[in-house]
Amino acid sequence: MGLQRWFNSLSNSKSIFNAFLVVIYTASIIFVGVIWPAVHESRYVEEKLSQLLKYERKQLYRNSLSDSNLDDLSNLVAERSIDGHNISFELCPETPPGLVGKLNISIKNLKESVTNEASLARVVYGGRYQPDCIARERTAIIIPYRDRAEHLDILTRHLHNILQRQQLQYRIFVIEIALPTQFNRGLLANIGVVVARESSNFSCYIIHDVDSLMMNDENLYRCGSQPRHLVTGNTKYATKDKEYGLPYKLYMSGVIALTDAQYNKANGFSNVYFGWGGEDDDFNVRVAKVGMRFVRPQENVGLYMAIPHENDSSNPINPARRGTLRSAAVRQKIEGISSFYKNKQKINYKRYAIEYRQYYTWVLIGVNEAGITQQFEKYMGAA
Ligand code: BGN
Repeated sequence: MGLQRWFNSLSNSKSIFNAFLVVIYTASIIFVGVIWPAVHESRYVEEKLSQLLKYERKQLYRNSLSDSNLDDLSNLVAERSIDGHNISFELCPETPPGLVGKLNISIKNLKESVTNEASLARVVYGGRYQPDCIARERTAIIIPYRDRAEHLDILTRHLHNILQRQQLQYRIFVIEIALPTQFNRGLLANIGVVVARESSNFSCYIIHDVDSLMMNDENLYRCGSQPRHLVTGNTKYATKDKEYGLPYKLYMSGVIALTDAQYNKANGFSNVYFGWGGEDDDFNVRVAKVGMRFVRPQENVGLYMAIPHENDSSNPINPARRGTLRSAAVRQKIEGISSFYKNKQKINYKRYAIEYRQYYTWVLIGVNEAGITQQFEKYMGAA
Protein backbone atom coordinates (compact mmCIF):
# COMPACT_ATOMS: atom_id res chain seq x y z
CA MET A 1 0.00 0.00 0.00
CA GLY A 2 2.68 2.32 0.98
CA LEU A 3 4.45 1.36 -2.13
CA GLN A 4 1.32 1.90 -4.27
CA ARG A 5 0.84 5.43 -2.82
CA TRP A 6 4.39 6.20 -3.34
CA PHE A 7 4.10 4.96 -6.93
CA ASN A 8 0.95 7.01 -7.55
CA SER A 9 2.46 10.13 -6.13
CA LEU A 10 5.47 9.50 -8.25
CA SER A 11 3.40 9.17 -11.42
CA ASN A 12 1.40 12.26 -10.36
CA SER A 13 4.47 14.30 -9.78
CA LYS A 14 5.85 12.93 -13.00
CA SER A 15 2.91 14.28 -14.94
CA ILE A 16 3.18 17.56 -13.06
CA PHE A 17 6.85 17.52 -13.88
CA ASN A 18 6.07 16.80 -17.53
CA ALA A 19 3.50 19.55 -17.63
CA PHE A 20 6.08 21.82 -16.06
CA LEU A 21 8.56 20.86 -18.77
CA VAL A 22 6.02 21.59 -21.50
CA VAL A 23 5.30 25.02 -20.00
CA ILE A 24 9.01 25.84 -19.72
CA TYR A 25 9.61 24.61 -23.24
CA THR A 26 6.74 26.63 -24.72
CA ALA A 27 7.71 29.69 -22.73
CA SER A 28 11.30 29.54 -23.87
CA ILE A 29 10.23 29.09 -27.47
CA ILE A 30 8.00 32.16 -27.16
CA PHE A 31 10.77 34.05 -25.36
CA VAL A 32 13.55 33.12 -27.80
CA GLY A 33 11.40 33.36 -30.90
CA VAL A 34 9.18 36.35 -30.15
CA ILE A 35 9.84 38.30 -26.97
CA TRP A 36 13.64 38.49 -27.02
CA PRO A 37 13.92 39.52 -30.68
CA ALA A 38 11.25 42.16 -30.15
CA VAL A 39 12.93 43.55 -27.05
CA HIS A 40 16.32 43.32 -28.67
CA GLU A 41 15.08 44.92 -31.85
CA SER A 42 13.50 47.81 -30.06
CA ARG A 43 16.58 48.28 -27.89
CA TYR A 44 18.74 48.15 -30.97
CA VAL A 45 16.53 50.62 -32.80
CA GLU A 46 16.45 52.87 -29.78
CA GLU A 47 20.20 52.74 -29.42
CA LYS A 48 20.82 53.39 -33.12
CA LEU A 49 18.34 56.18 -33.11
CA SER A 50 19.90 57.83 -30.13
CA GLN A 51 23.34 57.43 -31.67
CA LEU A 52 22.07 58.89 -34.88
CA LEU A 53 20.38 61.78 -33.17
CA LYS A 54 23.45 62.42 -31.09
CA TYR A 55 25.58 62.31 -34.20
CA GLU A 56 23.20 64.52 -36.16
CA ARG A 57 22.96 66.95 -33.32
CA LYS A 58 26.71 67.02 -33.00
CA GLN A 59 27.12 67.48 -36.74
CA LEU A 60 24.47 70.12 -36.81
CA TYR A 61 26.11 71.75 -33.88
CA ARG A 62 29.58 71.52 -35.31
CA ASN A 63 28.40 72.77 -38.66
CA SER A 64 26.46 75.67 -37.39
CA LEU A 65 28.47 76.74 -34.45
CA SER A 66 32.06 77.16 -33.76
CA ASP A 67 34.62 75.07 -32.01
CA SER A 68 37.15 77.76 -31.33
CA ASN A 69 37.70 79.91 -28.28
CA LEU A 70 37.07 82.91 -30.43
CA ASP A 71 33.43 82.01 -30.42
CA ASP A 72 32.77 81.00 -26.85
CA LEU A 73 30.39 83.82 -26.12
CA SER A 74 28.52 83.45 -29.33
CA ASN A 75 28.25 79.68 -28.84
CA LEU A 76 26.69 80.12 -25.49
CA VAL A 77 23.99 82.29 -26.92
CA ALA A 78 23.48 80.03 -29.92
CA GLU A 79 23.30 76.97 -27.69
CA ARG A 80 20.37 78.41 -25.84
CA SER A 81 18.56 79.18 -29.00
CA ILE A 82 19.14 75.62 -30.22
CA ASP A 83 17.68 74.18 -27.05
CA GLY A 84 14.61 76.28 -27.31
CA HIS A 85 14.25 75.33 -30.95
CA ASN A 86 12.39 72.44 -32.49
CA ILE A 87 15.28 70.99 -34.42
CA SER A 88 14.22 68.89 -37.34
CA PHE A 89 16.54 66.39 -38.96
CA GLU A 90 15.05 66.89 -42.40
CA LEU A 91 17.26 68.29 -45.12
CA CYS A 92 15.98 71.68 -46.30
CA PRO A 93 14.18 71.38 -49.65
CA GLU A 94 16.11 72.07 -52.84
CA THR A 95 13.75 74.97 -53.59
CA PRO A 96 12.93 77.02 -50.49
CA PRO A 97 9.13 77.23 -50.21
CA GLY A 98 8.68 80.85 -49.15
CA LEU A 99 10.39 82.77 -51.96
CA VAL A 100 8.54 85.66 -53.58
CA GLY A 101 10.73 86.45 -56.62
CA LYS A 102 11.19 90.09 -57.55
CA LEU A 103 11.37 92.33 -54.48
CA ASN A 104 9.73 95.66 -53.92
CA ILE A 105 12.33 97.95 -52.48
CA SER A 106 11.63 101.62 -52.36
CA ILE A 107 14.72 103.70 -52.81
CA LYS A 108 13.10 106.54 -50.85
CA ASN A 109 12.29 104.29 -47.95
CA LEU A 110 15.20 101.90 -48.02
CA LYS A 111 15.49 101.00 -44.37
CA GLU A 112 11.78 100.38 -43.88
CA SER A 113 11.39 98.41 -47.07
CA VAL A 114 14.23 95.98 -46.28
CA THR A 115 13.37 95.49 -42.60
CA ASN A 116 11.47 92.46 -41.40
CA GLU A 117 11.32 92.58 -37.61
CA ALA A 118 10.43 88.90 -37.27
CA SER A 119 13.52 87.80 -39.18
CA LEU A 120 15.74 90.18 -37.21
CA ALA A 121 14.40 88.73 -33.97
CA ARG A 122 15.58 85.29 -35.05
CA VAL A 123 19.20 86.38 -35.56
CA VAL A 124 21.63 85.11 -32.96
CA TYR A 125 24.33 87.52 -31.72
CA GLY A 126 27.18 87.71 -34.18
CA GLY A 127 24.71 87.72 -37.10
CA ARG A 128 24.00 84.03 -37.32
CA TYR A 129 21.00 81.92 -38.06
CA GLN A 130 20.06 78.36 -38.77
CA PRO A 131 16.79 77.17 -40.22
CA ASP A 132 14.46 74.53 -38.78
CA CYS A 133 15.68 72.04 -41.36
CA ILE A 134 19.23 70.87 -42.05
CA ALA A 135 20.72 73.45 -44.40
CA ARG A 136 22.46 72.24 -47.52
CA GLU A 137 25.46 74.48 -46.94
CA ARG A 138 27.09 76.47 -44.18
CA THR A 139 27.44 79.93 -45.55
CA ALA A 140 29.75 82.74 -44.46
CA ILE A 141 28.79 86.14 -45.82
CA ILE A 142 31.93 88.26 -45.86
CA ILE A 143 31.58 92.01 -46.24
CA PRO A 144 34.81 93.98 -46.75
CA TYR A 145 33.98 97.27 -45.10
CA ARG A 146 35.04 100.80 -44.43
CA ASP A 147 33.16 103.87 -43.54
CA ARG A 148 29.63 103.05 -44.74
CA ALA A 149 27.64 102.57 -41.54
CA GLU A 150 24.30 103.40 -43.11
CA HIS A 151 24.81 100.98 -45.99
CA LEU A 152 25.88 98.24 -43.65
CA ASP A 153 22.75 98.63 -41.56
CA ILE A 154 20.50 98.45 -44.62
CA LEU A 155 22.38 95.54 -46.20
CA THR A 156 22.44 93.38 -43.07
CA ARG A 157 18.70 93.93 -42.41
CA HIS A 158 17.99 92.97 -46.00
CA LEU A 159 20.24 89.90 -45.91
CA HIS A 160 18.72 88.53 -42.70
CA ASN A 161 15.29 88.81 -44.20
CA ILE A 162 16.13 87.15 -47.52
CA LEU A 163 18.65 84.55 -46.37
CA GLN A 164 16.24 83.18 -43.79
CA ARG A 165 13.64 82.88 -46.52
CA GLN A 166 16.26 80.98 -48.51
CA GLN A 167 16.62 78.62 -45.51
CA LEU A 168 20.35 79.19 -45.27
CA GLN A 169 22.50 78.45 -42.28
CA TYR A 170 24.69 81.50 -42.28
CA ARG A 171 26.78 84.00 -40.43
CA ILE A 172 27.63 87.53 -41.51
CA PHE A 173 31.19 88.77 -41.03
CA VAL A 174 32.06 92.41 -41.50
CA ILE A 175 35.78 92.95 -41.94
CA GLU A 176 36.81 96.53 -41.42
CA ILE A 177 40.20 98.05 -42.14
CA ALA A 178 41.38 100.52 -39.51
CA LEU A 179 42.24 104.05 -40.50
CA PRO A 180 44.34 105.57 -41.91
CA THR A 181 44.99 102.62 -44.22
CA GLN A 182 43.27 102.78 -47.58
CA PHE A 183 40.52 100.32 -48.36
CA ASN A 184 41.74 96.99 -49.70
CA ARG A 185 38.82 94.81 -50.71
CA GLY A 186 40.85 91.72 -51.64
CA LEU A 187 42.87 91.66 -48.44
CA LEU A 188 39.74 92.13 -46.33
CA ALA A 189 37.99 89.28 -48.16
CA ASN A 190 40.97 87.00 -47.47
CA ILE A 191 41.07 87.89 -43.80
CA GLY A 192 37.31 87.34 -43.68
CA VAL A 193 37.88 83.80 -44.92
CA VAL A 194 40.67 83.25 -42.38
CA VAL A 195 38.44 84.44 -39.52
CA ALA A 196 35.44 82.45 -40.79
CA ARG A 197 37.56 79.29 -41.00
CA GLU A 198 38.59 79.71 -37.40
CA SER A 199 35.05 80.05 -36.21
CA SER A 200 33.42 77.15 -38.05
CA ASN A 201 33.71 74.87 -41.06
CA PHE A 202 31.84 76.92 -43.63
CA SER A 203 31.29 75.29 -46.99
CA CYS A 204 30.50 78.44 -48.95
CA TYR A 205 31.83 81.99 -48.85
CA ILE A 206 29.87 84.89 -50.27
CA ILE A 207 32.04 87.97 -50.72
CA HIS A 208 29.56 90.84 -50.68
CA ASP A 209 29.84 94.54 -51.49
CA VAL A 210 28.29 96.69 -48.81
CA ASP A 211 26.26 98.75 -51.25
CA SER A 212 24.57 95.97 -53.27
CA LEU A 213 20.99 94.91 -52.47
CA MET A 214 19.58 91.73 -53.97
CA MET A 215 16.36 92.49 -55.88
CA ASN A 216 15.11 88.93 -56.44
CA ASP A 217 15.09 86.39 -53.64
CA GLU A 218 15.33 83.52 -56.14
CA ASN A 219 18.99 84.47 -56.38
CA LEU A 220 20.00 81.72 -53.97
CA TYR A 221 23.15 82.44 -52.00
CA ARG A 222 24.63 79.04 -52.68
CA CYS A 223 27.90 77.78 -54.08
CA GLY A 224 28.22 75.64 -57.18
CA SER A 225 30.61 73.38 -59.02
CA GLN A 226 32.24 76.56 -60.41
CA PRO A 227 32.78 79.92 -58.70
CA ARG A 228 29.61 82.00 -59.05
CA HIS A 229 29.13 85.66 -59.89
CA LEU A 230 25.67 86.34 -58.49
CA VAL A 231 25.17 89.60 -60.38
CA THR A 232 23.56 89.71 -63.80
CA GLY A 233 22.80 93.39 -63.54
CA ASN A 234 23.21 96.30 -61.14
CA THR A 235 21.46 99.68 -61.18
CA LYS A 236 24.98 101.13 -60.80
CA TYR A 237 25.52 100.22 -64.47
CA ALA A 238 22.09 101.15 -65.80
CA THR A 239 22.00 102.36 -69.37
CA LYS A 240 19.48 104.42 -71.32
CA ASP A 241 17.40 101.38 -72.12
CA LYS A 242 18.35 99.00 -69.33
CA GLU A 243 17.53 99.46 -65.67
CA TYR A 244 20.19 96.92 -64.66
CA GLY A 245 23.54 96.55 -66.42
CA LEU A 246 27.09 95.23 -66.22
CA PRO A 247 30.11 97.36 -67.10
CA TYR A 248 31.82 94.68 -69.22
CA LYS A 249 31.43 91.01 -70.03
CA LEU A 250 34.15 89.67 -67.75
CA TYR A 251 33.11 91.85 -64.82
CA MET A 252 32.67 89.70 -61.71
CA SER A 253 32.48 92.12 -58.82
CA GLY A 254 29.75 92.94 -56.33
CA VAL A 255 28.72 89.55 -55.02
CA ILE A 256 30.52 86.24 -55.61
CA ALA A 257 30.16 82.75 -54.13
CA LEU A 258 33.00 80.26 -53.82
CA THR A 259 33.44 77.05 -51.90
CA ASP A 260 36.36 76.74 -49.54
CA ALA A 261 38.15 74.52 -52.08
CA GLN A 262 37.55 76.94 -54.96
CA TYR A 263 38.78 79.87 -52.87
CA ASN A 264 41.93 77.97 -51.96
CA LYS A 265 42.54 76.76 -55.48
CA ALA A 266 42.66 80.35 -56.74
CA ASN A 267 44.73 81.31 -53.68
CA GLY A 268 42.05 83.86 -52.83
CA PHE A 269 42.31 87.52 -53.72
CA SER A 270 45.50 89.48 -54.15
CA ASN A 271 46.40 91.56 -51.09
CA VAL A 272 48.25 94.33 -52.84
CA TYR A 273 45.46 96.52 -54.26
CA PHE A 274 44.99 99.49 -51.95
CA GLY A 275 42.36 102.02 -53.01
CA TRP A 276 39.75 101.57 -55.75
CA GLY A 277 39.95 99.13 -58.67
CA GLY A 278 41.73 96.14 -60.08
CA GLU A 279 41.44 93.52 -57.32
CA ASP A 280 38.35 91.96 -58.91
CA ASP A 281 39.94 91.66 -62.36
CA ASP A 282 43.02 90.20 -60.71
CA PHE A 283 40.84 87.59 -59.01
CA ASN A 284 39.24 86.74 -62.33
CA VAL A 285 42.70 86.05 -63.78
CA ARG A 286 43.47 83.76 -60.82
CA VAL A 287 40.24 81.82 -61.21
CA ALA A 288 40.83 81.31 -64.94
CA LYS A 289 44.49 80.43 -64.44
CA VAL A 290 43.58 77.39 -62.33
CA GLY A 291 40.97 76.18 -64.81
CA MET A 292 37.81 77.53 -63.22
CA ARG A 293 35.36 80.13 -64.49
CA PHE A 294 32.68 82.34 -63.02
CA VAL A 295 29.11 81.41 -63.82
CA ARG A 296 26.05 83.61 -63.31
CA PRO A 297 22.44 82.87 -62.39
CA GLN A 298 19.59 83.45 -64.82
CA GLU A 299 19.54 86.94 -66.32
CA ASN A 300 16.32 88.04 -64.57
CA VAL A 301 17.40 86.67 -61.19
CA GLY A 302 20.81 88.20 -60.42
CA LEU A 303 19.57 91.77 -60.14
CA TYR A 304 20.95 94.27 -57.63
CA MET A 305 20.18 97.78 -56.57
CA ALA A 306 23.18 99.92 -55.66
CA ILE A 307 22.50 101.93 -52.52
CA PRO A 308 23.08 105.45 -53.69
CA HIS A 309 25.95 107.36 -52.09
CA GLU A 310 28.00 110.45 -52.48
CA ASN A 311 31.20 110.26 -54.47
CA ASP A 312 33.59 108.07 -52.56
CA SER A 313 36.40 110.48 -51.87
CA SER A 314 37.68 108.28 -49.04
CA ASN A 315 38.47 105.50 -51.51
CA PRO A 316 40.62 107.07 -54.23
CA ILE A 317 41.38 105.23 -57.47
CA ASN A 318 44.56 103.19 -57.24
CA PRO A 319 46.81 104.67 -59.94
CA ALA A 320 49.07 101.57 -59.95
CA ARG A 321 46.24 99.09 -60.59
CA ARG A 322 46.76 98.54 -64.32
CA GLY A 323 50.46 97.78 -63.96
CA THR A 324 49.87 95.58 -60.93
CA LEU A 325 47.23 93.63 -62.84
CA ARG A 326 49.91 92.56 -65.34
CA SER A 327 51.64 90.46 -62.70
CA ALA A 328 48.41 88.79 -61.54
CA ALA A 329 49.36 85.25 -62.59
CA VAL A 330 52.86 85.49 -61.07
CA ARG A 331 51.62 86.91 -57.79
CA GLN A 332 48.95 84.25 -57.57
CA LYS A 333 51.69 81.81 -56.58
CA ILE A 334 53.23 83.97 -53.90
CA GLU A 335 50.47 86.01 -52.30
CA GLY A 336 46.78 85.54 -51.61
CA ILE A 337 44.92 83.64 -48.90
CA SER A 338 48.17 81.70 -48.39
CA SER A 339 49.81 84.90 -47.14
CA PHE A 340 47.99 84.50 -43.84
CA TYR A 341 49.22 81.00 -43.16
CA LYS A 342 52.71 79.53 -43.06
CA ASN A 343 54.37 81.19 -45.99
CA LYS A 344 57.75 82.67 -46.85
CA GLN A 345 55.98 85.85 -47.92
CA LYS A 346 53.67 86.02 -44.95
CA ILE A 347 51.61 89.20 -44.62
CA ASN A 348 51.34 90.54 -41.10
CA TYR A 349 48.14 92.02 -39.79
CA LYS A 350 46.59 92.79 -36.45
CA ARG A 351 43.15 91.95 -35.19
CA TYR A 352 42.29 94.99 -33.15
CA ALA A 353 38.81 93.80 -32.24
CA ILE A 354 36.22 91.14 -32.76
CA GLU A 355 32.70 91.90 -31.62
CA TYR A 356 29.53 89.86 -31.78
CA ARG A 357 27.20 92.60 -32.79
CA GLN A 358 23.51 92.04 -33.09
CA TYR A 359 23.37 91.58 -36.87
CA TYR A 360 26.95 90.62 -37.69
CA THR A 361 30.36 89.66 -36.39
CA TRP A 362 32.59 92.69 -36.64
CA VAL A 363 36.34 92.32 -37.09
CA LEU A 364 38.61 95.34 -37.08
CA ILE A 365 41.97 94.70 -38.63
CA GLY A 366 45.11 96.71 -39.16
CA VAL A 367 47.79 96.27 -41.81
CA ASN A 368 50.84 98.20 -42.75
CA GLU A 369 50.05 99.51 -46.21
CA ALA A 370 53.54 100.84 -46.90
CA GLY A 371 55.08 97.59 -45.66
CA ILE A 372 52.95 95.42 -47.97
CA THR A 373 53.56 97.70 -50.94
CA GLN A 374 57.29 97.44 -50.30
CA GLN A 375 57.16 93.68 -49.75
CA PHE A 376 55.73 93.19 -53.26
CA GLU A 377 57.34 96.18 -54.88
CA LYS A 378 58.71 94.40 -57.94
CA TYR A 379 55.22 93.20 -58.92
CA MET A 380 53.48 96.53 -58.51
CA GLY A 381 52.56 98.91 -61.28
CA ALA A 382 53.83 102.45 -61.28
CA ALA A 383 51.75 104.84 -59.25
C1 BGN B 1 37.13 98.27 -63.80
C2 BGN B 1 37.99 98.08 -62.57
C3 BGN B 1 37.28 97.17 -61.60
C4 BGN B 1 35.88 97.72 -61.30
C5 BGN B 1 35.14 97.90 -62.59
C6 BGN B 1 33.73 98.39 -62.45
C7 BGN B 1 40.40 98.21 -63.03
C8 BGN B 1 41.64 97.47 -63.48
C9 BGN B 1 42.32 98.14 -64.62
C10 BGN B 1 41.65 97.91 -65.92
N1 BGN B 1 39.27 97.51 -62.98
O1 BGN B 1 37.77 99.14 -64.66
O2 BGN B 1 38.03 97.04 -60.45
O3 BGN B 1 35.17 96.85 -60.46
O4 BGN B 1 35.87 98.77 -63.43
O5 BGN B 1 33.63 99.62 -61.88
O6 BGN B 1 40.43 99.37 -62.73
